[in-house]
Parts: sequence; C-alpha cells; structure tokens
Amino acid sequence: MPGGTIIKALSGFYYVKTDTGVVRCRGRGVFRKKNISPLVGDVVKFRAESDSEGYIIEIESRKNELVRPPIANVDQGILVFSAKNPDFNTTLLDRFLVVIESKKIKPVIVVTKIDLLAPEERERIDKFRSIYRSIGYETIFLSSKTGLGLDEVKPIFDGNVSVFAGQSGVGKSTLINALRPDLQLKTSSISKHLGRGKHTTRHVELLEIGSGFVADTPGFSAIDFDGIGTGELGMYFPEIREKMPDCKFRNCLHVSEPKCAVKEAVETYQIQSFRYKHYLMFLQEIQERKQRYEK
Ligand SMILES: Nc1nc2c(ncn2[C@@H]2O[C@H](COP(=O)(O)OP(=O)(O)OP(=O)(O)O)[C@@H](O)[C@H]2O)c(=O)[nH]1
Ligand SMILES: [Mg+2]
Ligand SMILES: [Zn+2]
Repeated sequence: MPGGTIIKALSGFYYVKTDTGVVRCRGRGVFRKKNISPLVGDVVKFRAESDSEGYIIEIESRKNELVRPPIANVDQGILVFSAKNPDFNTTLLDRFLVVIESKKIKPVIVVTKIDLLAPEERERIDKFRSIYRSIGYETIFLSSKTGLGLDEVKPIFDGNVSVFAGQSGVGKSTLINALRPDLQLKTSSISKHLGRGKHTTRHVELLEIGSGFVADTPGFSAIDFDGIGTGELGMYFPEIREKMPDCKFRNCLHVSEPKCAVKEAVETYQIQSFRYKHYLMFLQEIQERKQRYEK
C-alpha cells in the first residue's frame, strides 16, 4: 500500500507527500469513530484511487503531538528571534526553551536580521551566542537579506520535521523564502506587524527544505507553563539540571535553601545570573498558577 507524510490539511482533504508526488486523500469514517483525526505530520498509508487521489487507511502511531500548532511527529523546534526589530529578548527565548524542553523536542536557536546590527550591538549579541552555546544549544546567526549564515542553517532541516516558533515579524517566512525562493511565502513589513500584533502566517503546512520539512506557523505563540510543576522546572534549564544533584535537599527549588549547588554556581558565575533570574521568575509564575487552581 502506498504511503507518505501528511503535509497539509485543508477543507476535509489531507495532502500526502509520497516519494513521487502529492496525493489528495480523504480520511475514512473509521478514524472519526475512533476519535482520531489525521494530523499534519502523520505518517499514513492510503489506498490510491488515481494518480492524485486516495483514501487514508492507516495512521502510524505518533512520536508526539502538538496542539498549537496541530502537528504530529515533531523532531525539532526552531526558535527564531531577531537580533533587532523586534529586539533580541532572552526572557522570551528562555520561556520557549523551557516549554520545548518539557515536550522533549530538540531546540535550535536561530537569530535573524544580523545585518541590522551596528558593530557595538553585535558584540552584545555575540556574547549571548557564546552563552547559549556553552549551555549546549545549537545557535545560528543569519541574515536572510545578505545571505549570511544560510549555508549553516540549511542542513539543520535535513531529515527532520521542524516547527518554527517566534514572535510575529522576526522573519520566519522570509528565511524560508531565502532557502526556497520558489515558495514565495507572504511576508509583512515590521510596522504592519506591530500595528496589528497578529501573525501574517496562519494555516499549518509542512514545507520541504532539503530532505526535511518545516512548518512555518506562528507556533507556540501563547506561551504558558501548563503542565509543568515547580519541582521539574530546573530540569528544563540544562545548566541547572547539571548542578541539581549536588544540592543538599532532594526537593531543593534553588530559591533560599541552604547548601544549594545551583545558587553556588550562580555566585561563582558558572550559571549566568540572567538565566537564574528567569528561572526564579518562571518558578513564581508556576507557583501563582498553582495557588489559583487550588483556591
Ligand atoms: N534586515 C532584515 N530584515 C529582515 C530579515 N528577515 C526578515 N526581515 C524583514 O522582517 C519583516 C517580517 O518578516 P516575516 O518573514 O514576514 O516575519 P514572520 O516571522 O514570518 O512573521 P509572522 O508570519 O507574522 O509570524 C519583513 O519586512 C522582512 O523583510 C533579515 O534577515 N534582515
Ligand atoms: Mg510569516
Ligand atoms: Zn538547589
């Protein structure tokens, strides 16, 4: 039976990418009865009705499943931030990193619009690159305008299903256009973005880049820590995770407990104070949320 990956869902049809092309399929009633509906990213088998049409017969079990955006089998989250316009924001970056780590998806950090930086601004951004790299995150600088970094970013798509996450206007669609000029995705100038505060890109579709797929969705735009407990937050900061086993108390939250290895690492500059500050900020947010629910 032929098979492939669903790359688009639209008006009741699923577009399945096979080795030879794209087949427009219907889902079968049987899925609706079982309460499963095919998702973009699903690997499926279908019965061909013609060269271009078919019926989905089987959905392979999913490795994972995101709700916003609705995509199955995501390997990688590409966190897109602009160096400027909008300004590089480590609080938001750390939020994305925590959420994506908690979903066991591999994060990659991409910083766009490097061409807009004056030399002294560049220095500050370079510092962040070495910090995030030292934590263990792959971090790529690029400019879709000048082409800087495009050769470096291209291979990260190969063999993976990636999802973009990032604020409106950081240049996600522009980056895909730079890698696949034939797609001509719609982009908007930043002033329009700020005015509307909405994403230009809306529907979910997997686009081929090299031997991989990427979903150009606003994705993860509503970032909260649903389902993350206070005790596990530290696990989603790799450099905190590394120190946690050395804390005196097993249930240490690294706030004001004695003999806390995490706080010691902050004091000796092994952990960046801004990262620790964000940890405390997120911890408080989770604690406040918990209280709200328990009332
Ligand atoms: N100077 C410069 N401008 C860029 C770069 N990348 C994108 N832009 C500009 O930034 C603006 C926003 O780009 P988009 O690609 O529409 O942003 P987006 O992330 O897809 O936004 P949404 O679809 O709303 O989520 C456009 O005016 C682009 O021309 C870059 O590397 N350098
Ligand atoms: Mg876009
Ligand atoms: Zn501790």
